[in-house]
Amino acid sequence: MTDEAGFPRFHPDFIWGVSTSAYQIEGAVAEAGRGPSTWDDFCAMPGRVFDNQSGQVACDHYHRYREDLALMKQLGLDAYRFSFSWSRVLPDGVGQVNQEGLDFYDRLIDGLLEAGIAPAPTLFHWDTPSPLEAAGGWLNRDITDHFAAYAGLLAERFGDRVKQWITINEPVVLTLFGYGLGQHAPGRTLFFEALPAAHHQLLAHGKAVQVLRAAGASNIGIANNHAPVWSASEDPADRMAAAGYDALTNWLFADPILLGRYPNDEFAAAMPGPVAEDLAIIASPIDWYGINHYQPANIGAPGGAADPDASDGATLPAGLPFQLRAIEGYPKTDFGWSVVPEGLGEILRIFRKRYRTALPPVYITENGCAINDGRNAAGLVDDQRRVAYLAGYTAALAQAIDDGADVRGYFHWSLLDNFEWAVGYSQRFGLVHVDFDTLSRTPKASFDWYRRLIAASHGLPEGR
Ligand code: PNW
Repeated sequence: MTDEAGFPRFHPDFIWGVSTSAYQIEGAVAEAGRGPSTWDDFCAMPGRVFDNQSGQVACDHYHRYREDLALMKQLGLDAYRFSFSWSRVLPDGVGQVNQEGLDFYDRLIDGLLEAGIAPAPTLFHWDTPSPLEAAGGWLNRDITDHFAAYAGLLAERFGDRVKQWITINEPVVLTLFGYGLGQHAPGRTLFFEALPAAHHQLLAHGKAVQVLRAAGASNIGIANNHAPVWSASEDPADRMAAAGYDALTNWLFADPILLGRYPNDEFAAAMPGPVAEDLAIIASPIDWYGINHYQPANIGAPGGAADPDASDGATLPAGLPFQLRAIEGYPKTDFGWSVVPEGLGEILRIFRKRYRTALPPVYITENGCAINDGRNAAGLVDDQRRVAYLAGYTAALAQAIDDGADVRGYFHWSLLDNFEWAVGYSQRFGLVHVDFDTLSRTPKASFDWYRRLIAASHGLPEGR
């Protein structure tokens, strides 16, 4: 269902937001007492990141946040999802607090509230403080207590103004890309030996939920990456590979939180520590569940023709029990990811069916596309493919809600073109174009489309 202007219809209370993360936008990595993180270290290793780029300057959001707040206000956002840099707040990850780091987030949060935008911070978006990584990082159980202490510090400092909390972003990606395959920081290639990093992130999430709750927070969730997994064919070998991939990437990270168990005994057996007791903590009740969704995964048994665009632009190593296959018949973003709006409805249906009453309300905490259009002769960025992407995915979301999904909000990834991890600045996910030479910001055509969608959804005149 659409309104007269062609925008999909949403409840007026539906929350519209954008998402970013600290390392991808802040820059100022060695300023105001910030300590180093694994991403600083990873970027310093030659050949790891596209063109040896780094987040040293990124969007310089640390200094330009007022300009970025003005852009958010112009969009008419209800909420802004950003992440705290752990090493800006606690340079060693534990112990000594960096007041200047906390002061920055004070200014940001106060600026958001002045603009009428609700802050929705993520406590951890992959940038582990280097000293903690030196001690084993997410393979060392101690980090779960350090994370809980960090959560307590943030709750105490910001709990009077922050009303929605996100513990961890996509533990699946840090586990598999960071510890399993080495494509992200910290660059380890442990393959399935990386699984303890998943358990410790889940446990850290559970401990943080308890700490935040004890500090009075009442709107706590997590942002997990989820996608429908398609079997490349009806062949039993493909179906088995797809089921394994589904368990590894979806249910390993959702079942412990929502059901208090691992999806199978093999996973449970691979985890360190008193797993049954840990699961009771991991399953601490949350108030909502965040789904980051980009594209379905089409999975076959090893030995077929692998998707040349798969996995962050890099090929998966041989020897894995599954293979990513190309998705035919859909457009692709400039990053090679498939544009399949109905995939969003599909993953929401899969969640409702799997978890039923155990599923709390859902937020889409990320969804977006890399479309690399630059400024044209008139100085405008006419990113019509992102407009089409947004129109398609928001229509699919409206349909899913009509079909009964309890989705309370949507956060677009991302506000700004930013440091896209292993591919550096080569892929642009922003509603706002950033010139990485001058750092000047130019709202794109999609920015205006999203602004009008939000206004229409709140029943406001277009020109707000
Ligand atoms: C997410 N995959 O990462 C992250 O949360 C963001 O920081 C990132 O910029 C954004 O999506 C775009 O990449 C993902 O391979 C990385 O399926 C990889 C995948 C999904 C999400």
